[in-house]
Amino acid sequence: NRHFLRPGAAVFSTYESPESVKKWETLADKELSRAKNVSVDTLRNDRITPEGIQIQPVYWDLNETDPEMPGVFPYTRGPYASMYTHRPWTIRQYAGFSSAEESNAFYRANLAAGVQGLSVAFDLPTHRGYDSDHDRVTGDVGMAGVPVDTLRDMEILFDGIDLTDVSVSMTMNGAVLPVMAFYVQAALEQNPDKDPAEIMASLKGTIQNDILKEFMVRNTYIYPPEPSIRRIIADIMGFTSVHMPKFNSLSISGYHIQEAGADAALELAFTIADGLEYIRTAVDVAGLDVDSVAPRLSFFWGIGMNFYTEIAKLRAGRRLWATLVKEKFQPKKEKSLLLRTHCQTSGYSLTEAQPQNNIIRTTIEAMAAVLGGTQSLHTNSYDEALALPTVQSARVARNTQLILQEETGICDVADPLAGSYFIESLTDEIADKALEIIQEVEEYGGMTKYIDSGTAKMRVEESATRKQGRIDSKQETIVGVNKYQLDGDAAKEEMVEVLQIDNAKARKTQVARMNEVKASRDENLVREALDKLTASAKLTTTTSLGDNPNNLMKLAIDAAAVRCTLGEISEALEVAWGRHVPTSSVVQGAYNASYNAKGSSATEYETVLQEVQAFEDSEGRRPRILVAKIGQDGHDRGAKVIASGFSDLGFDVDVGPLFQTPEEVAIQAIDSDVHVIGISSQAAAHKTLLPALKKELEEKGAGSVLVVAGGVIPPQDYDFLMKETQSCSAVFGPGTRVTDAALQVLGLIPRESQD
Ligand code: 3CP
Repeated sequence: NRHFLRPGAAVFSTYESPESVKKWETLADKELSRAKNVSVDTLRNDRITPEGIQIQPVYWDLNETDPEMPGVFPYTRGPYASMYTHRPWTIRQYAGFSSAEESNAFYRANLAAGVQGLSVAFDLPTHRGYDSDHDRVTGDVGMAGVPVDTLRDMEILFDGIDLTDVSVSMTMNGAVLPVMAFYVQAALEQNPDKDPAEIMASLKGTIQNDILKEFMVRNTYIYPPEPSIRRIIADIMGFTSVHMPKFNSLSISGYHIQEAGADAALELAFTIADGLEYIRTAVDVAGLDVDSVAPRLSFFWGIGMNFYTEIAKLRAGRRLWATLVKEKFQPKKEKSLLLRTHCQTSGYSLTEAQPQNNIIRTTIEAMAAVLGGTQSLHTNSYDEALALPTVQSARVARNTQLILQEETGICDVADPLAGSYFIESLTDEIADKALEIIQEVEEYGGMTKYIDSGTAKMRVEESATRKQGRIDSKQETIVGVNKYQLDGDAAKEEMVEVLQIDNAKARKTQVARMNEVKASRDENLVREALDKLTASAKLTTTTSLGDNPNNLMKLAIDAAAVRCTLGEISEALEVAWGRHVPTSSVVQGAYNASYNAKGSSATEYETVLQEVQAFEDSEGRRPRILVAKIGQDGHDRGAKVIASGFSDLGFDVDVGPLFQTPEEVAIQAIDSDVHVIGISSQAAAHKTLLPALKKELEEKGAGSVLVVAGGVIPPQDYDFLMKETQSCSAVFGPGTRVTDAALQVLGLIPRESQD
């Protein structure tokens, strides 16, 4: 007998089960009987392959005295004992279109076609607490998700969808109070004859509500860290723990940390450290019991192309969380130790070149997520490096999961890779590396302080810049981007149709609907509700306990009921707390170091340095670039990598603050006397905001400043930007090498010496 025995083997008849195996069997039987009225034995006997092989729901090493089992501490092998053997992960596609009506139609069609839970994407003005008529959001309404200004939008969003039945995830962090309030109030108004307490108790779903990573990487915060965490998050945890016990009050996200450029160990460490900080907030600040909060904390991982590492990361994450929560907070409920997670395939790994290749990338990433044991999964559409998904690309993405669930047999066995020498080793090593970083953060005083010091952001940005250096110097292969590229006609054949959104129309419709709501409400009730929010925001004592009359979530629901808008509710809190103003900095040296790490392509790097020097010699100063973001798009990885790379290549680099208007960018460019403005656009507002920037520059007599753009811009829009409106001189798609972009920019800058 070899050592990887399993329950079906002959030796099994004389085998005495160790404690962990007995516990697994009891738990699995309980899960199976609850869900489908079957037992472990039914699964053992029923599943025979065409070859006549009996498939077991779980495998382990019979020689081990205490083998790790799924559903048993420390949960490396999964939070549930039976895992997918009778209930696969939830197929949950993140989506939101430019109106509540379109989004609702998409959700209903998806539910009818096999999707099992909803996941709402809101547009950026909603994230940042602005109503659609605010003058800072002209280019952003309806572009990267659904706009929600009032309860009316939320009602339309879920029209015909029973909120007491379908689990709904909402990615919302900044404007989390009004959005949660609209959602709860919409559910109550869907069921006017039922007991409100009962309706709230039946709501199941997840709110992201993870503000720490917003300050670190995603940037859709509104208020400063202190009230965001100690008031908003604490009050939501307090309220949901009493009134909405089935609702996950946080989705602690590593996804955005990975998307911002972190490697797996960094993503794992910062996310777990964020989770520990939230429990500490609940216990120490809000006075809540760990067992009333921890069971409803959930997680969210990004899954990139490092197949084995991603599987190991999910397994290591569960083990680390269970061990650390047990050690630090001594919960009584076992459920407090479970790391349940959603995963999303990596948006960053998708390429603009040969977009169909992205279907393959997404499938591989999805397989890593499910072999790692995720509870819920979003698979990206193949055109997402170009634009928002079309109906067709969204269907392929959804079907990727249906095929994995229903055609492959992947769901038959819990944690099938356990016992692999390599996977087990990698799991241990990733856990060790992450633990080292977690300990560093804990010793520093926890994640809030660590983020505040700027170190967290800097480490992620360094990691991102190093990765870009490895790609540009071809140490990391990306098919179709730095190897096996297509050109000429072949490249054109690979172009795909992309979704175009009429931003002006979306905004007009939104504003009209909001004005209708405003016209029909009682202004006295509105004022009263908003004043109560402001008054509570000014309190210095905790209001978190679920029944506290000043609990912010309770007051936000009261405000939603009398038809206050999202912008008004946000503003009522801003009066007390102000808006958070971020600082930005540029990582130095990381691009240079990883580009030249193996000396490859060194001559190209040298060429750029020489060209920059030649520029300086002829113009009397170095080329100067302002790297800027316009509108409410806070995705700044691309901007930061460009800033760091250009800086290492000899440019003078200014980085503009986030969330600028076109006018503010123009003024900064003129004040700093830059040669070029580089706009990074990831949220589809380029067709409105780039022409607006050009107009501002011209009106201010600075029409000669070169403008270039990069990011998620469909090739179909290049002519509009470069020819029709002449609002920029070059567009760099995802995958452009920083060295190539730098050379091209240098060539485009008008030389004063040649005037
Ligand atoms: C599950 N259940 C089981 C089993 N599996 N019971 C018995 N045996 C099993 N094997 C039960 C669970 O106990 C639970 O019931 C119920 O079935 C649902 O299972 P779940 O694991 O809780 O799954 P789900 O409801 O889908 O929830 C998954 C998590 C949730 C917990 C991860 O938080 C979630 O859905 N998150 C999604 C987050 C999301 O969509 N994020 C989008 C980010 P009980 O509850 O009664 O125990 S998009 C960001 C994109 C980037 C950007 O920012 O732009």
